[in-house]
Amino acid sequence: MSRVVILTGAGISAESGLGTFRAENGLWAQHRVEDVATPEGFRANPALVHQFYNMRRAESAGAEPNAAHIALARLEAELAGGVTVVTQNVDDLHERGGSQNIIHMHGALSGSLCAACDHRWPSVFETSPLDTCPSCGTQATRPDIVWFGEMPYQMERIYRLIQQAEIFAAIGTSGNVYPAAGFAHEARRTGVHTVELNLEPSMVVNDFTETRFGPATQTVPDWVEELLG
Ligand code: BJW
Repeated sequence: MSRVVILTGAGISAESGLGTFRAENGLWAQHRVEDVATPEGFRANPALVHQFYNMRRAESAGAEPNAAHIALARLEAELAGGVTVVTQNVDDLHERGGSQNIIHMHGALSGSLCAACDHRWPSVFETSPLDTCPSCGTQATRPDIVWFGEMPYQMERIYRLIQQAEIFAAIGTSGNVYPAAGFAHEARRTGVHTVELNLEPSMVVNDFTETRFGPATQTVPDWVEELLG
């Protein structure tokens, strides 16, 4: 049974140099969300969407896990009872930081998905609308990323883990996007201790019993140290 469930968002990778979404100069200030993060945007201009995720893949490959990713891997290795990281991030910095028990609820830059037959396979570094699906042969390759209006991955498993947890923590996420933004409410409803670690209060800060504000590279290692202490 996993006793600590940790939801992470773009803020945990910010100090690795990856942009968040809703900051003043964030990803959504540079790209219209409707154009690059919806199935309709992909149908209208697949080349733009491939270009956007090729850029994200390159940025992610050039980034290194920071002290917060590494602290969560240490927590998983040393805490009896189990730790699951549920990440909304599509980068692989948790994996490279050493975490093993990870759920990518919004998909991953490392995956491709066929929009015609739903086949999934490991992505090449640069994708294009001309790429064909290795299963059905259709030119319908898209990134295996969960866009607005699509169902995030492994939802039943995530809710089960939250309900069985002792602690639910959210790190570096603004609480703007559901269903992830509703996890703390669900945890609190079932008697789980909830803690928010963020640069500033999220939209759902009232669902947390404990809050710790500051950069993730400071708050997360401190919190992990206390849990293991
Ligand atoms: C630091 C820091 C540092 C900075 N240290 N911290 C009305 C009500 C409720 C729900 C809906 C509604 N209308 C529509 C919906 C549903 C919709 C939704 O939530 N919309 C909202 C905008 C209202 N959700 C969906 O569509 C989801 N699917 C769904 O609901 O399925 C059910 C369903 C399906 C079909 C039919 C019927 C039902 C899917 C959501 C998919 C989200 N996808 C994205 C993009 C793809 C991934 C990618 O390209 O990378 O995922 S959107 C984007 O937002 C991305 C992120 O994972 C997600 C969350 O963002 P995150 O991580 O919180 O980043 P930011 O930038 O918002 O925040 C960063 C935080 O870090 C801030 O708090 C900073 O302070 C902090 N920070 N530096 C610590 N150093």
